[in-house]
Order: sequence, then C-alpha cells, then structure tokens
Amino acid sequence: MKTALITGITGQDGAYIAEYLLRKGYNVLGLIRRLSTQNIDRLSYLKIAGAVKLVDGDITDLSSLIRILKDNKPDEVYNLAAQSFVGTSWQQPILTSSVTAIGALNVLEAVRLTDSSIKFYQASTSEMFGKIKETVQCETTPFHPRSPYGVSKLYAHWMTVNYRESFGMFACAGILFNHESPIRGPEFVTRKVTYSAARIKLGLQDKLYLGNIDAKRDWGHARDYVKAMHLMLQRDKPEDFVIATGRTTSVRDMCKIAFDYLGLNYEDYVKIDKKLFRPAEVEVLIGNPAKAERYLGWKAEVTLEEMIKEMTDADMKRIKGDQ
Ligand code: NAP
Ligand code: G4F
Repeated sequence: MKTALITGITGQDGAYIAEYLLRKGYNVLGLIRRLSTQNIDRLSYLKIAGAVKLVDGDITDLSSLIRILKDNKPDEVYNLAAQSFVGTSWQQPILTSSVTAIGALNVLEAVRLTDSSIKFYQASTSEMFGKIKETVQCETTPFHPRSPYGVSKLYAHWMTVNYRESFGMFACAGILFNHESPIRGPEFVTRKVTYSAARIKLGLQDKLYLGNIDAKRDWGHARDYVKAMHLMLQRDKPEDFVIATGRTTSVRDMCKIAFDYLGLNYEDYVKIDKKLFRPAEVEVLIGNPAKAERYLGWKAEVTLEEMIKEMTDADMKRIKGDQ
C-alpha cells in the first residue's frame, strides 16, 4: 500500500485528491495547520474525514515537515497548500510569498533532507502566464505573472524544476488552469456566481456585484484535474504538464450559464463594482492540454455547463438546508 502526504488537504483540490487516492487504495495523510476552529468541512462533504490521517504542521515551518516525513515515510507528496486567492495576494503580499513561494521550498527541502526518493508534486498555475505571450498557452510558453500570487507560484515552479535538475529528485509541476467544484471557496468567481444566483432565485438577495466580467478563463472540474496530478507521479520520468480544457469563456458568459439554468436573466441582477477590479488583471487564459493527452492519457471530462449546474444545485441544496 502506497502512502501519500497531501499539504492543503482541507482545500478544494486536497479533498478531491484525498478522495481519489483513497479509492486507489492509498494510505492518505493530510497536513493540517493549527486553527482555533475545526476545518474539515470539505473532507466531511466528500465523506472521507474519518478515512484520512491528519498530521499537524505548517508549510512555513520546515521542522514540522521534516518530523512528518520522518514519522510517516510517504511515497508521494502533493504540495497543494498555498495562499491561493489572487485578490488577497495584493493585500497580503508578504504572507503570500512566505506560504506560496517559500512554503513550497520548505516542502522540497524537507523531502531532499529526509528521503530524496519521495515523489513530489507542485501545484503550479496558469496564473504564471499572466500577461500572455502566446494566444494558447502550453508548457513552453514564456511566463509573465501579474500578481504577488503569480510571482510566488513562479518561484515555487522554478524551484521544483531546479530540485529536479540539481538533485535528480522526482519533482514535477502541474500547470493547472482554473478548476472549480461545489466545494470551491466562496471568494472565487464561479462559486460566488452560483451561490448568489441560487440566493437570488430563492428571493434572499437581489443583486450580485462583480469586477471585470470581460476576463476569460479556461475552467474545468477539480475532480477531473486531481487525476492528472496522480498520473504525473506514476510516470518513470518527472516532467511538467499543462492541465486545461482548451476552451475559454468570459466571466460574463459563465454568469449567463448559471442564471439561465435557474430561468433568470443575469443582466437583471449582475452589477459592476469597480472596487472589485484587480490592480493588474490576467485578461485571458486558454491552455493546450495536448502533452497531457498524449503522455498521461488525460482529458477533461466535465464541461463548464455541467459543472455550473452541479455547483448551482449544490448551492441551492445548502441554502435550503440553512433556512
Ligand atoms: P484552496 O482551496 O485555497 O486550499 C488551499 C489549502 O492550503 C488549504 O488546505 C489551506 O489550509 C492550505 N494552507 C494555506 N496556508 C497553509 C500553510 N501555511 N500551511 C499548511 N497549509 C496551508 O486551494 P485549491 O483551489 O484547492 O488549490 C490547491 C493548490 O493548487 C493551491 O496551491 C493553488 O494555488 C493551486 N492551484 C489552484 C487552481 C484552481 O483553479 N483551484 C489552479 C492552479 C493552481 P486551511 O484550510 O487551513 O486554510
Ligand atoms: O475566480 P478567480 O478569483 O480566479 P483566478 O484569479 O483566475 O485564480 C484562480 O485560478 C488560478 C489558475 O489560473 C489559480 F492559480 C488561483 O489559485 C485561483 O484558484 O477570478 C477569475 C476572474 C478574474 O479575472 C477576476 O478578475 O474573474 C474575475 N472576477 C470578476 N469579478 C472576479 C470577480 N473574481 C472574483 N474572485 N470575484 C469577483 O467578484
């Protein structure tokens, strides 16, 4: 039986990959940081809270990572922990860099110092492409990050490449485009839209304030995307892969999909709040998943329409349950 350590297990992707690895027969360990309240809602939502072993630590604390690796001897480490909200990264750039950039380096160092044969996955991001240099982005597209988050992720990405090249570690990065689900954080735009559309439908809210609705993203489903993370670590050779659907949609059109599904006209409810615009925007992202299709046999399965319906239904159910 293989053992995997997941940092960020309480987050969206951490919960889905834990579910996926448990189904594959893994012994799943999750790093959990000390908080004043319990934070396992997503694991409970997927009904796996009792099936994973939670170990206490923090990716900004190297000694806690070394202790965990020594005590548990995992075969694979998935570094998903991060301050992952782009908007917050301008408000808290130093914290974002400490966690998202140096935190990743701490995990790499812990692996190198403990057992450099452990396979390591880094959660890289399409945000690194930022001000895009090619219309469709792939593994060789030059990077130009636009936020402290994007810059931090680019540091972690290059450190992953560097540890692979310097120490021969099996370290790879998945350059994942946006992926969402019913357990997406409520601050991200898809979830903000599905949750608000559901509340509007139920008469609990009358407006939805958004920022730049002309921005375009390549949106897939998190449950699909975590499979690619696992596949990358099963190969003989560590390499980096773009994981995307190959389709881009504006925030405006994503709103239309969600409101149409509920029989509402989004134009009657969506209002623009200039305060929600970002200091530097990533206007458009669209990835080319050809390498992943060819070498991992991976392809996105869930369409944006199917995912928005699933998220909207889940939000409806939650809101009705709360009433
Ligand atoms: P998420 O829901 O925001 O989860 C982030 C996780 O990181 C949470 O479990 C959080 O723990 C944990 N964390 C934060 N600071 C930590 C620290 N100092 N020590 C230990 N854990 C810490 O993010 P996600 O959407 O699942 O994304 C997973 C990863 O993929 C992130 O690295 C993200 O940047 C990256 N990524 C995401 C996407 C996407 O579209 N979702 C695309 C590309 C890359 P708490 O619960 O305690 O806060
Ligand atoms: O949903 P978002 O906040 O996601 P963003 O910034 O693309 O980042 C997400 O995907 C990245 C992968 O590309 C991850 F690395 C990152 O961790 C995160 O998961 O915003 C999407 C777009 C942006 O252009 C934003 O300006 O939606 C636009 N937007 C318009 N109004 C809004 C809003 N975003 C949010 N969060 N809230 C709004 O009201």
